[in-house]
Amino acid sequence: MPHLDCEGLKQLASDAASVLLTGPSDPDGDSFGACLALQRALRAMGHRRVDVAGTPSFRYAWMPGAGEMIPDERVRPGYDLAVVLDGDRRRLSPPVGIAFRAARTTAIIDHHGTTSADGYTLALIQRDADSTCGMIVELMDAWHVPLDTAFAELLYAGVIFDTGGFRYSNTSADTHRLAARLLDQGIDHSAVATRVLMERRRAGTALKARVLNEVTFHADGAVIQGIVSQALHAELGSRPADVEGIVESMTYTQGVEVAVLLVERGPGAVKLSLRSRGLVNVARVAKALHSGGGGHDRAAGVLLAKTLAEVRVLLPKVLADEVRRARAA
Ligand SMILES: [Mn+2]
Repeated sequence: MPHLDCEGLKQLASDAASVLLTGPSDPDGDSFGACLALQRALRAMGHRRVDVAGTPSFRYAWMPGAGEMIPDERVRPGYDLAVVLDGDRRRLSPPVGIAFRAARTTAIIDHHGTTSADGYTLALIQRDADSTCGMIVELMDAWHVPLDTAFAELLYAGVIFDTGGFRYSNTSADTHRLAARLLDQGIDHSAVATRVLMERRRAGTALKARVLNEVTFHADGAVIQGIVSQALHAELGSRPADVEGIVESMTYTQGVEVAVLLVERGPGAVKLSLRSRGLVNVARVAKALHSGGGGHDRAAGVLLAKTLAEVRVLLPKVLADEVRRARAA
């Protein structure tokens, strides 16, 4: 793996009286774990003002430090250093984006294939890292910040989220070696996995059942599409956080190469969650649909300024073409 500029980030942080840490606008277990672990590490090194932006859903509210997070809409400009983790500056929510651009210095710590190093004071990008949390451990080791139970819980959450509980292709022997170090801290790993990967709210279980029951197949079953409309959320009492995990269940239907979940965010705003079994690079597909899209080869996302009615017709065609092209290549 390319060596991270751990000293560079340490220097940038020590030159800053105030630090803002943030994930992308749709943070996941890796984003929350990485932000809260880096906050804890910087505090362990004596930094007094380190804020983390975001609102943890029921899935992440248990995390050490989650209760202190600042909701995006309450984040104000004026930081000396702003760091985006597990995403990039184009994927920030509007108020956090304003504070980020206003910061005296900026940095990125990320492992997404579509992330660019341009536009930051310092870029720590490791495209072959299994998780951003794994990169935080590398920083902590370089900074001589020792692990403890709270660190281990945060970092384990990120590792299992991004590897699907050690099942995805990004899982390596190093992933398991890191997991062993974290378990050596005495964490209740089963409780972390239950909260982060398995447990749903009752409305979330109902939502998953409804979406899976109404999926459509395209391209002879190679493409599967599911839809979460705002009307469905209203009917079931479900929320955006209840959507997590549904697209993964769709992906592992026999014959499926690509899965897409359409999530209506408002009139004329649809978020796509794309998953691939390996044939199609969905990060490239997401980026081609809109410059703000991207992610990993097998897991990507993009927000489209289109109606649900438009997207539900468009996407099966786009993905069927991608499958055909990939099979012909
Ligand atoms: Mn990640």
